[in-house]
Amino acid sequence: MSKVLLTGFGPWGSEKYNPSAEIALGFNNVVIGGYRVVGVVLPVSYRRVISDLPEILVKIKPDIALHIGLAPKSCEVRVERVAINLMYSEKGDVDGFKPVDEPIVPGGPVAYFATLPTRRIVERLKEEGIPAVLSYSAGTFLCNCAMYVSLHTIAAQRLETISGFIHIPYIPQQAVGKSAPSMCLHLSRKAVEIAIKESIDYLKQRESSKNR
Ligand code: PCA
Repeated sequence: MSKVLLTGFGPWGSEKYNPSAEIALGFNNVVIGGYRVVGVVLPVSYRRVISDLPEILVKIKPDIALHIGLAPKSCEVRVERVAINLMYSEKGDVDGFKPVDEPIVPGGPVAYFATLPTRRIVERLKEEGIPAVLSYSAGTFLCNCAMYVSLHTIAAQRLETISGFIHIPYIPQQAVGKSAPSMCLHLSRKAVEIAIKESIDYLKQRESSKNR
């Protein structure tokens, strides 16, 4: 059966709850459009994402890899277009690692574009009434790192997987007292499901045009 790898992230620093983990686990084993979702939670650790994510991808060999994470202070769903080969974090990851402008993969390409149908996903989300935007920077922390590692592994291992990253906002409970925007978990979950469905449609269309 065709597979979707859906990764979320655990908590880090002052962010004690990460809605992306709940969404990833909630979709584990769910079948969407004939594709089985494998939901995995990644630790907010540069070292462990760099070592573990390639193994997960090579083992599962998903048709689609959708990585999701929390973007505190974001007021909409952000569909990431590009991942850069750079790590920078002032406060550090859960292992206390605070890289200053180090490459994720020494000697690797400067950047990778997402291979998911990002613009289509954004348009579809907006049609469904979900605030969404195409984003041209996933930052320099773990979300950018996971996206880069995923796309780099796919290129290096010549996997056929299409891959990309989506940032979701805080859920309302996290925004209390912070004057920060939020989106209810239900809507963020729906956004993730729409992104998966659009990606499946894109693959099916690509397949049928090849056979023509
Ligand atoms: N968001 C962080 C890392 C983990 C997460 O969910 C980021 O945007 O890099």
